[in-house]
Amino acid sequence: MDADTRFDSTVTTTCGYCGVGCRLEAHTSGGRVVSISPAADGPSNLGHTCLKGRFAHAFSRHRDRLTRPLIREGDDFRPASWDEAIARIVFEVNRIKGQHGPDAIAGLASSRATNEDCYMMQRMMRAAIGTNNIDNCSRVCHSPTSWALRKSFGLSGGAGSFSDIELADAAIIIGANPTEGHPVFGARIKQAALRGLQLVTIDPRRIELADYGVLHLSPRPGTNAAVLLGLTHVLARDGFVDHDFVAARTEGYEEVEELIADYPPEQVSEICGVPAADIERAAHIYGEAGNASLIWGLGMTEHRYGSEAVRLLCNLALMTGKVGRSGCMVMALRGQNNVQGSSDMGALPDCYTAYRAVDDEPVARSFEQRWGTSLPRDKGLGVLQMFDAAVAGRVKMMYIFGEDVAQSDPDTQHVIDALSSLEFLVCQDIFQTETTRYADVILPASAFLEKQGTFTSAERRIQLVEPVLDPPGEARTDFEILKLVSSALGNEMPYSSPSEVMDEIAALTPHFAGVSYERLGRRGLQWPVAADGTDSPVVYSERFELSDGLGKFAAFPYKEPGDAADDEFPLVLVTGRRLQHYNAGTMTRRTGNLELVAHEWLEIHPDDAARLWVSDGQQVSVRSRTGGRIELEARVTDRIEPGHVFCAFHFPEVRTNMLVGSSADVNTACPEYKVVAVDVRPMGEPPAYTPALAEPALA
Ligand SMILES: Nc1nc2c(c(=O)[nH]1)N[C@H]1C(S)=C(S)[C@@H](COP(=O)(O)OP(=O)(O)OC[C@H]3O[C@@H](n4cnc5c(=O)[nH]c(N)nc54)[C@H](O)[C@@H]3O)O[C@H]1N2
Ligand SMILES: Nc1nc2c(c(=O)[nH]1)N[C@H]1C(S)=C(S)[C@@H](COP(=O)(O)OP(=O)(O)OC[C@H]3O[C@@H](n4cnc5c(=O)[nH]c(N)nc54)[C@H](O)[C@@H]3O)O[C@H]1N2
Ligand code: SF4
Ligand SMILES: [Mo]
Repeated sequence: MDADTRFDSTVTTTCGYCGVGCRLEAHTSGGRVVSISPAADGPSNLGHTCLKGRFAHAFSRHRDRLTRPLIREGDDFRPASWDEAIARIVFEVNRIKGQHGPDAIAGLASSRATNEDCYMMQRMMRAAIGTNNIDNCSRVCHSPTSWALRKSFGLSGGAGSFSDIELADAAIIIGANPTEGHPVFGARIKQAALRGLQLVTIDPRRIELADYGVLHLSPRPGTNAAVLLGLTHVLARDGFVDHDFVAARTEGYEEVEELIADYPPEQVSEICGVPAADIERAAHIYGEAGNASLIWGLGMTEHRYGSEAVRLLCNLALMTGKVGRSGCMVMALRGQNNVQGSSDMGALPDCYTAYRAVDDEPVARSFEQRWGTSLPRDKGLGVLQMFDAAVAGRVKMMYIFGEDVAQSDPDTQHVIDALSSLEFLVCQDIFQTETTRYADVILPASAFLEKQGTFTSAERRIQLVEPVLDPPGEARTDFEILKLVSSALGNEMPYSSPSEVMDEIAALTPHFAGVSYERLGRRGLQWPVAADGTDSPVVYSERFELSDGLGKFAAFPYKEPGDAADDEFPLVLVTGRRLQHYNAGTMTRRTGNLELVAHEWLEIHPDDAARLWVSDGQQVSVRSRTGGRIELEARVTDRIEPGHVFCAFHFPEVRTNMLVGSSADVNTACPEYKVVAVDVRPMGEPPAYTPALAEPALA
């Protein structure tokens, strides 16, 4: 690109918000980002961005940024030097380890940070502290996806690439809202639909993409398994099974055949509320298409049986042979910029890089050799187990790197109790958060605009991140901080740059064998990457990545969600996201996006609103079985079905997760964020009548 004299510099990097992984050109002047434009050759964004990637960068120089280490003094914090902060951490780690052993310490890695940061974080926990108590927020997000994909197909990553959407004849989107959560990919889906893609959406809310599709199904929250078994039934009944594929490439179809006898569409309709004819039509659209894709999100995973539902979804692809070739993506829209990567890097209690078990002797020994220390073989605790153990007094210290658990994890009161029970809490973040309130030491870190490294997108694409700005004040990059702390704790990290960390990852991880910064270049590489640098836009074209090479069917019956409406809590709250804000909102609430959306609201159907005497725009109080209660504005909309209400969790003023209980996925402990029985009541006077408010609000 020609030098543009309006800017001091232009740096190509990767967006730090969502898992689409848009490539951006960041333009700076006078030490600030003045504008961001899309990189024309970005493989997932093809010259586009959404309003977060393009405009939500002002947080980087916001006055609230942490610029100095802070140490607790009574109810407050005082600035401290890096030396003092690190010395304090070393003292407390040694004290707690000495008194209670290394497993009294637990850490969380940040899915907002780079692969290299997450790799260093798990190394620090394992090698410097000596525990496998390390997890990341994929636990509360797509751990059910990871579990299911590994069992059905072998790899913990999507099958296929974003570009499959342009090659597919049909697609089913279930429990994902891409135009808000993954907007640039959402736009690609819209364009594909306008060009003839037969799009089916399955969501209790009428999401925007439903307007572009040929069919929308609105199941009762938590009943995906029934819908999927119904689709399987019809595909089998109406002759859409690819018997050659099933015979040559898969195992376990017979059990599925037996199970689906109990799920004819009429029966399924009773369970999920979707008309039988719509189940049949959806199955035909998928079955008749030459190439068809399956795309899902948290509406599949954040449930009591989310992991089983994802396996039932994989069954559809296996029985019709629609996996392992272009046009047939089977992909979860992984959420954060690097939630795929934080798990790939082994920031998990039971695995090293690329999901290799901590008790796999040759693997464990390879890391021991490299890191020069002995490593634990017992599985560690997942994030929610860490909180239970903290309340029970078994975990005494946590090191929380870039996760705002007090805002985003379920059962907020329990999280607060856990954080308050700790003897020592370290937070490494870019802002004060709901979680840092409970910290003893806060380390000021750097956001994606201020560091080098790589992120891995939802299509397994590892892409370079380059520094655009310096960290503010005395803040340091996560790379520098983790290197410093680990070395102070006695496990010297010999890396002089993030690129050397990636060289080590490549040396120790077969799926990353050919990855180097040089090879990543402008377009990145999709893992697995062979030693010669060949990457994998399509996986499973010959065999599944399981020991016998065969894809595995799963025969799980439908089971009721963990929570249900009753007389006391008659509505089901579904939680999710809004386009303008991002998760805990620490960043987007410090940008102009706050002017677009300044507070949270509750979506409620006109029938429920009328029954409860709730008017559009009125404040309501929402209570659940946890004893939690929140207050927010109601908006009446027919995009949601009667009996359900919806809100997001981006604002600390509305602690949505006070309402969410401890129910979680049976295999992975992912919280059941999507089904919470609640009671909604109007508060105070309804707003004055205005004709505009009398219209149903748009979702
Ligand atoms: N703007 C924005 N983008 C984001 C984020 C953000 O906070 N803001 N967060 C990022 C992260 S971390 C993630 S994980 C992704 C998440 O992206 P998505 O998975 O798309 O996120 P959600 O909005 O939580 O949930 C998706 C949909 O599931 C539906 N749903 C709920 N229950 C059910 C059910 O039982 N069955 C079915 N079929 N559908 C159901 C909800 O109505 C909702 O529309 O987004 C990422 N991108
Ligand atoms: N009710 C409800 N709750 C949910 C969900 C839901 O659907 N409903 N979804 C869940 C899901 S899918 C997820 S992923 C979680 C997300 O929950 P979190 O991971 O807590 O949320 P984030 O806002 O993504 O960011 C975490 C923190 O990282 C910090 N940060 C950002 N970049 C960096 C960096 O480069 N370095 C450092 N050190 N810190 C950084 C931010 O300031 C923020 O405090 O929320 C979950 N909570
Ligand atoms: S779609 Fe996702 S990756 Fe792309 S600009 Fe928006 S937030 Fe960033
Ligand atoms: Mo997520």
